[in-house]
Amino acid sequence: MLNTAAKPEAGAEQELTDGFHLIIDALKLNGLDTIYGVPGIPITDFGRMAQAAGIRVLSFRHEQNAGYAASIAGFLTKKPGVCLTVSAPGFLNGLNALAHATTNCFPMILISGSSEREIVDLQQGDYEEMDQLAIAKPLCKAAYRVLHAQDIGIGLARAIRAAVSGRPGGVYLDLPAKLFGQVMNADAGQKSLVKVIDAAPAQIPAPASVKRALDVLKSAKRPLIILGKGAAYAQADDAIKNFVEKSGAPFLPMSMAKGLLPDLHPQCAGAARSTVLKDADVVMLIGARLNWLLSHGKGKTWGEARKKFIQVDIEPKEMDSNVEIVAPVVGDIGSCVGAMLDAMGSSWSAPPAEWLEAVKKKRDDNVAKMAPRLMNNNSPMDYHGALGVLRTIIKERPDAILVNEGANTLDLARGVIDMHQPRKRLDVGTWGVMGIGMGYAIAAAVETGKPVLAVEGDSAFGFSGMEVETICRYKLPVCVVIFNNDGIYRGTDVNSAGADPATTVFVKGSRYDKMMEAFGGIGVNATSPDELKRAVNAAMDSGKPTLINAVIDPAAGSESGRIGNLNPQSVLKKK
Ligand SMILES: Cc1ncc(C[n+]2csc(CCOP(=O)(O)OP(=O)(O)O)c2C)c(N)n1
Ligand SMILES: [Mg+2]
Repeated sequence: MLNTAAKPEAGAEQELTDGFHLIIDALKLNGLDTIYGVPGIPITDFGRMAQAAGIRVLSFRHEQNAGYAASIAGFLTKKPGVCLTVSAPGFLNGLNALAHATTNCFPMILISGSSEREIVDLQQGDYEEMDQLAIAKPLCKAAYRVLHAQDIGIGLARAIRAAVSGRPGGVYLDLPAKLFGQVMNADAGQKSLVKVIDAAPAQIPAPASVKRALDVLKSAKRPLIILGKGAAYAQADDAIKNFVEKSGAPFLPMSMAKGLLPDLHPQCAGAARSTVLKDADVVMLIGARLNWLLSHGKGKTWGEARKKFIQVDIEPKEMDSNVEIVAPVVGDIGSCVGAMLDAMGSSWSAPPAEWLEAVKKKRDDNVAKMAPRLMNNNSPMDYHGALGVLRTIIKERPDAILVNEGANTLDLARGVIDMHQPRKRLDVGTWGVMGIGMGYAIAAAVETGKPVLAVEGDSAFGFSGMEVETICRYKLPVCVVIFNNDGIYRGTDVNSAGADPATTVFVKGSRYDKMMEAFGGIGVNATSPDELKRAVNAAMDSGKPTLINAVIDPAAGSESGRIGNLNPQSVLKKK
């Protein structure tokens, strides 16, 4: 399969290899055994050869979805997820996911073919001409280009290490078309490969920082621990559970940290979120950032009382990003939590009973208030009726993976559906981005072999909907439930100024289930919680690709779900 562009010299009997094979060998040597991508010039043959060499190469319908798949594969496995794209437009389609991976601290490598350097750099108008390295750089953690076959080994090693070490993120690896066909001596080629040793070395926290953090925590009258998706990523589940339990403090999981300790754990304060954020006097953040999702650690959400923040994070720059951190603990989450657990000793006293009881009461009251709403069997469904059913299904199938996006569909599902195991809830993440759905669902099924339930707003689903063909093609155990309320937030808006539909509404009564049938999957139209329950259970039992069109009352949702307050207001809007 040697490229003929560089023919071996006549009579030379040496064994040769080339760029194609060296990239494949380098990936395999480092245990990168799955690629998510879209074929085309100059990487079509590379994909074929990688598949023939035993790498799983999953072809998508759009690079953005392949990129999201790679990003979440990174989160789930702690190995960089690999996305493979063609030059210029394919690269740009994948770039969104690379930036997303970086923002969310997921390790990912976007490998993109690119056009001829000589022509690109002189801007002479090559096929898919673009200076991809320059464009990728500001959007990822590191970006490299390999020009010579003998540098493929070191190039991939750098990419892997950059993606997973320290705070993980996205890495761009630029492979110009000419590189694939470059020939070199096979022996020298093998020797040029690098197996990355200890790609994400433990980062041990300073003992003094551990002591300081525990002293502050011990002094608390109303302590709170917040677990972020960094804590979920760390795969230090036992240490985290032991630490939280030993501390006795209420804990609040951020969205993708749900299930690290079960949501039904007696210390879980998820259902008393606003109370604990307001009233806590000491807050320990573990792998969680004080970004917009936590109102930057200040303002109304956090109440009047002065708070002390302890922060455990691998990134030193995270400290004091929004408010003063009185006890920074810098290191990888597993090492930090392990060190704190050791230093707690055997006589750690529980927080004051008054605080624990106040949190418990608030939580129990809120849960009781919600309960009847989750049991309604209205048709068309409202969000609560539909989610009540899905909550029970996830309770009965705790190892299933829940993918979730939308506005109301996201915010309400996050609150209603309890998670019972770590890393089972995958959602829009730091940016609140729409479009992760089918890419995440595919990678979750591929990487874990577990059944996947994707709960999707009808708008959210549209961003990646064509990948239902991919789900059917690879026969993945994915059940997609579309909360079809005829639009974005609601299906009831009208345009008062003309014939065009309002900007937030879609075709009324759409039947997304028919899309799945078009590709040989199972489609179901569900109009009541009972029907929804039957259909989801059947899908989860069979493992067959299924799409359920769940008919939701178009008037049930609210603007922007739970974050409507972020919309700018026009004072001139309604005169
Ligand atoms: C990439 C991207 N584009 C646009 C948005 C803005 N946006 C936020 S939620 C949403 C869709 C909400 O509608 P749907 O998914 O149907 O959920 P619903 O509230 O109707 O349940 C959109 C378009 C976004 N978050 N990300
Ligand atoms: Mg909708």
